[in-house]
Amino acid sequence: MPESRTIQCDIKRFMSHFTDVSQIGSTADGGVNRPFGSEADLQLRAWLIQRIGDAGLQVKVDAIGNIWGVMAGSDPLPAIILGSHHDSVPFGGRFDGPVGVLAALEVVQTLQEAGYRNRRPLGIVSFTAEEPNPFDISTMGSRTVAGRLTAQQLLAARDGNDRSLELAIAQAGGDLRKLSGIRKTDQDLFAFLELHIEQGRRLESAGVAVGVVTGICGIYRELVSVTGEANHAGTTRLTDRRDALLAGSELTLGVERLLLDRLSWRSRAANNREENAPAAISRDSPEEELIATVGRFTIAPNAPNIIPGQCDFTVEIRGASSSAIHSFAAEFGTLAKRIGAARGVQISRRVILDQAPEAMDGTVTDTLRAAAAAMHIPCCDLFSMAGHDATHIASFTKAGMLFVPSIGGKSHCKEEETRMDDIASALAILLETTLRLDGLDIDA
Ligand code: HGY
Ligand code: MN
Ligand code: MN
Repeated sequence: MPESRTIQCDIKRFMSHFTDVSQIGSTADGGVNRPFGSEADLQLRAWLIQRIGDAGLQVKVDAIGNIWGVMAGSDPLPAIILGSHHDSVPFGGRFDGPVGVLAALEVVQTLQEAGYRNRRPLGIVSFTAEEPNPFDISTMGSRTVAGRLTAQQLLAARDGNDRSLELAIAQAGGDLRKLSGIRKTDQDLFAFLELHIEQGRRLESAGVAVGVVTGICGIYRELVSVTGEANHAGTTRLTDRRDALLAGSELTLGVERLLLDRLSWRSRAANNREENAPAAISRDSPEEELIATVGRFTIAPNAPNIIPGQCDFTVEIRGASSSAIHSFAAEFGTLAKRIGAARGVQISRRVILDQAPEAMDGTVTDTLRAAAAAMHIPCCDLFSMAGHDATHIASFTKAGMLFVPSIGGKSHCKEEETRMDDIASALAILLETTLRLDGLDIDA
């Protein structure tokens, strides 16, 4: 591994940590099931607290359950923090989240052991509940730190079994009654660095080991609730039915239709080189894509001889601009009204997330690129269509992300995989970037 400095991360130690962590919440098929609040989440928290302490860092669990480990600096300056999250989607993969947390640990521990005299406090964080969870609040830890979630919202949150978030956070070591003072500013954090798997296949296709993230997509989520009428599956005539499942299914296919219509318009615009096509919509700008997904879908009563009376599902929309996301949501709303009227069902919609896209900081991205160049590690820029904790940290201080390739572009599934060589390259860049940022003589 090329390295411009004498201090080097230990990829073998990283791998050993990664093997340990992958076993916590592991599934028989090679994935992990470690959603926020699960037994595995709690076990991994204990593992991290132990390991961070062993590395000689000062450990702190804040009121929302974020786990911090910091080594003091020589100067009274805002800190440099590296990290990510340790929870997983239900039945997800081993790499999404822990790679960034363990890389942070490796970089900071390496500097600590080398006797590096950091000017700024250097530390790591593992954020609480980055992924969607039964409380329907994702990126919970980073959003709270950024002041984007209120105590009132958090205290009101309950899961489908009426369990309070307050209890789940207490089990994770936090305390929702002590949120005052949790909010951080650029006076606390000078810079935040997050290493993450790409979760797509652009880096693999480009044949480069790392990607410097230029920005993170906006994410919008709503809960759609369709209320029809449960009735006998044999005796109710077709014309008398108010089938919530059929309305929900038509809406789900409608989401795909709206996307396909956009796609064909875009291809036509690109093929015809239409001069009037908006500049933002171009085949060469994948970051300008907009995507939508129905990812959770339930019906009730869910019995073979009852017409479904209730159907609830989520619609998630992602894109590089809030206006494109909102215009797609409006198109979906029009469709919902039409289908509701045609099928005689009630459709209600509730927005549960409306997160704007966020650009990464220029100083941090320039430093990441310069560090990669200094070590002759091929890298390229890319925009993230996955959401990350760095989005929220970027709202109040300098944030940057580094991506490593996902083999076959697989993520949020057990097949998630990244080559350790690529992670070793990323560790070297992160370490070099941390040193360069620590040496910068600029204020937050
Ligand atoms: O949903 C996301 O994009 C992220 O992986 N949490
Ligand atoms: Mn994820
Ligand atoms: Mn993640």
